[in-house]
Amino acid sequence: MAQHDNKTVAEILARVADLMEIRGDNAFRVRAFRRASQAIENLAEPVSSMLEAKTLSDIPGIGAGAVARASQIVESGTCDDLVQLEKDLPKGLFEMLRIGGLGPKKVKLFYDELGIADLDALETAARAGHLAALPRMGAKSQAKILDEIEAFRRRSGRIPLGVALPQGHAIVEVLRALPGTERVDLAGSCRRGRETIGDLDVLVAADESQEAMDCFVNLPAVAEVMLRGDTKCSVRLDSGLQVDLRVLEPASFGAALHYFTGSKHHNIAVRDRAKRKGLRISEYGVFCESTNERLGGASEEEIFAAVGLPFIPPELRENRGEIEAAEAQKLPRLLEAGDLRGDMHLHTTDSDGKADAVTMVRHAKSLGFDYVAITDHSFGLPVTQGLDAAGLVAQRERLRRIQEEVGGIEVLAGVEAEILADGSLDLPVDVLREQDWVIASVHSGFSMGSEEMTARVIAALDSGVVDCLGHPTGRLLGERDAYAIDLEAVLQAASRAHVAMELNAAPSRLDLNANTCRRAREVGVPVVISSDAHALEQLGALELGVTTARRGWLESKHVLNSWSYEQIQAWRAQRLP
Ligand code: DGT
Ligand code: CA
Ligand code: CA
Ligand code: ZN
Repeated sequence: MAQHDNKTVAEILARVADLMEIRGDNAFRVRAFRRASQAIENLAEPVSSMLEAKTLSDIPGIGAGAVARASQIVESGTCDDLVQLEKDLPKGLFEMLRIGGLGPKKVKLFYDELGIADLDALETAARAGHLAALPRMGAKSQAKILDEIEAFRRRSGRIPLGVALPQGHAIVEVLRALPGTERVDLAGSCRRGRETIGDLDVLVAADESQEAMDCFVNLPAVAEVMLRGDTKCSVRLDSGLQVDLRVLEPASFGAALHYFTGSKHHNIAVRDRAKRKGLRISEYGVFCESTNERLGGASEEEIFAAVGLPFIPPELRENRGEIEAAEAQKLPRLLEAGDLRGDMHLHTTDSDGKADAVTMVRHAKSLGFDYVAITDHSFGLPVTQGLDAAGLVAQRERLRRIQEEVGGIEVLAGVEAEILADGSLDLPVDVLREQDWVIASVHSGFSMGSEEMTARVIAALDSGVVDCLGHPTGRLLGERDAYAIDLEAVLQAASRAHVAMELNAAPSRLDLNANTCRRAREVGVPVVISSDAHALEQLGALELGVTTARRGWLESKHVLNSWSYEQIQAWRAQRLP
């Protein structure tokens, strides 16, 4: 950890030097910061112990000024010079410095000559050929900059919740096992269950911060310590994910958990509310504005109680009506994982699944499900070697036998049928009508325009045999955007045609998203949370779907697979005479 400490201080001093150079500061001053950075990077001893022993200024290249900065950085993770530079220079320049091959000289050149102050402007200028004309530049360096911007964007993009969450849980688990930690929790967008995560935020309650911080920066998954102060540090994991850790006194843990869970807009609304009551809320607690008396902060409940509200679940904290609902005692009783009674979308070896039907059904039973729908692909999706009409009928017979054999679980003979380009389905309607559960999905022709796609999907819903629209937007997080479709029109059609909407809980999909779930609730269309399992271990993996549904304000009554088998049959019977 000591080495990380030195590296952090050295990096911040080098950053200060770079930014001073861009600002046009005296070259000697810039050089002094660079020299100090170098000297600290090469230290054999931890900079913090040398500060304590007052031996740091003995090192060549480190003067009194550098000692003062180093001590600030060790204490707070930053220094006055950096804070001032952050005020003086456009924020975008900092990001430009993170582009491979771009040092302060080039950034200054682009900024001074062309007024380029952020990545977007840099990219535009490069594409327009404006960089190549500058001194010491050329077409080759210009092309390289475009490549590097692209690479940077790939690296620094938001990470799907399902990728970030396990990494967060692993860190929390290690920190919880330390003797000195009283509480360890994830905060930030991860705790709110956002579908993608910018960085992870981990909070630790402990009387003393060193133990947790040392453990954290030395985790095997840590690739780089980006910043280390007394109670806060930031690292980048090998996976590319950035993690912020903060250590707090147990007495302010609730206040900090509330503050760092966010969202920012929720925090602002809660703080405004506190102000109107003569209170002040910070990450340290709730205080009386006039007397400064501390009124609480050990738990989040205390924060909410101080402003006269019941506890608001993290998933709702987006300032999208949750404060008003809490005030009126009208918060939803959000769906919980234990409410789900079955999984309604999974594949077997009859199409592109890895396990056979009987294995999947047995596993579903062992998970405690009351029912399970086997929904293999149909033959219209050739890559999956799906079922044709005869194959589907044969599978239905087999599933009836499996249900008897396994017992204690209802097995629905389902299918995931293709919605063809014209909106028809790839299996005859009279065959589909005999199935117990029909999902219809779009797996082809993603590039059609919104009007055509919307009409295509609505035609499928109007077939009368579809129970559920599968992954309604086709998006793949971080990989493929949603196809163009008017979801509002689709929801209205689903309501009319008595069709449910899937919330596909596969980590790469989360489709429907939370906003559309909330809209489905308003329109009265039931949501089905499904795993889309293609392998045994994916069956019943519905947690991310539950989180997304909670962010969409869904209660168990809005989620079809929290209903009993009989309720589902009754719902279908309203459409299928
Ligand atoms: P992310 O990381 O982009 O996925 O989103 P968050 O929400 O995790 O944002 P992050 O990591 O920048 O900050 C964590 C929380 O800290 C954020 O949700 C609310 C709180 N916070 C951060 N900056 C501010 C601020 O300027 N004002 C207020 N009121 N809260 C803030
Ligand atoms: Ca975050
Ligand atoms: Ca953060
Ligand atoms: Zn599927």
